[in-house]
Amino acid sequence: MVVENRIIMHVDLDMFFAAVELRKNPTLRGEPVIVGNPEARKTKKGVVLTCTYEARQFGVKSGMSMFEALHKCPNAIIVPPSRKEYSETSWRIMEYLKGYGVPIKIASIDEAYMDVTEIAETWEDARELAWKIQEDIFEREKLTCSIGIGPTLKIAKIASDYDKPKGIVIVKPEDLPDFFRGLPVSSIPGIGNVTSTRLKDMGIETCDQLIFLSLLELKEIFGSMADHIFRLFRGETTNKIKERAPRKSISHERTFHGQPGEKSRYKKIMDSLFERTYEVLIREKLETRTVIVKVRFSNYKTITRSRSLPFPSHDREKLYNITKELLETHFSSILGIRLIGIGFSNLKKKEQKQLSLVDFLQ
Ligand code: TTP
Ligand code: MG
Repeated sequence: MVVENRIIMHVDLDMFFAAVELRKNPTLRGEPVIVGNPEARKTKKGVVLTCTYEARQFGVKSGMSMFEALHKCPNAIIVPPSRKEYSETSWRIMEYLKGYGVPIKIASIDEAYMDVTEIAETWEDARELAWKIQEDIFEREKLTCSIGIGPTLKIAKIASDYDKPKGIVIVKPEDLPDFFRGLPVSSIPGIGNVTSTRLKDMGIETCDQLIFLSLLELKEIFGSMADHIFRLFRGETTNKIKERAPRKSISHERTFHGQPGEKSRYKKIMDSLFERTYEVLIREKLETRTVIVKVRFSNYKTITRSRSLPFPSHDREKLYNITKELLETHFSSILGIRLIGIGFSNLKKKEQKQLSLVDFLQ
């Protein structure tokens, strides 16, 4: 049940196993690549684990038998899976996502749901966060992902799949009927091949005819699944994510177009980013040991600098001065600045001060 309005994000890596293979061997880029058993040409056995979008154009899909896949795309290049690399890469990406400290549900090797309500006040904030996540994952892993943002987990998931690869799709509660209009029924998680074929026989291929049906009418078509579908269209399926990982870092950044010499403007942006980052530190009763700054120049060269303290601190002046020292040297660059970022990492919960007897007696 939906208790209150939440902003849920679903991050899903694009053609994950295949993307890792392309990263390893860039000559495969642009080719129809299937990750699966390379012996399949001879043995005709095995299934497609995943494939590149070029192979998908021939109708090849995850889970399809290799026999059928090679029939559809005889020139496909078959690459054996590198399981260890997939799980290590996935682990690093999930650790990065957990670093936001928001409720997170890792749903499979390449997808996670996050409840970003407390770090994104508006849907536009969520969009900026999605940009940052895409950029960070690409910077760290050279992999792309698609992100769906919506009021429930299911809608976020459908949205992340809507504009692959590299998509960011936001579906606000008020966009719901429009979003479902024209959407193939097969995009609904849980509607598999059998149901879609049955629906097709009834002349239903998109959600259009289903959105405004009553629960009773849906029951005639879907039986026990009707209630779920009725609530899905209205944004009323679950929006709850229970797990929460401890926050590993806090950061805020801003992209803008700065010209050489605009030092006072840069300082203003630095101050406001510092405020936002420091505010989270205090609100969440944390202390930091490491201040990190990031600067992107107009030529897109990006640098990060950090400084660590001997002990965790929440001393505003100390943290501000370090931030300022790390950043200000770059304000005189003859290149303009495109982005400034400020972060705190190596976070620790602030020690609760023990009440002394004197405190008690006062
Ligand atoms: P998906 O996210 O379903 O697929 P994908 O990442 O390859 O492609 P997309 O861009 O559409 O998200 O699955 C993630 C990985 O899980 C996928 O790369 C391979 C693996 N997988 C299997 O091993 N068997 C399967 O049947 C499916 C669906 C996926
Ligand atoms: Mg994926």
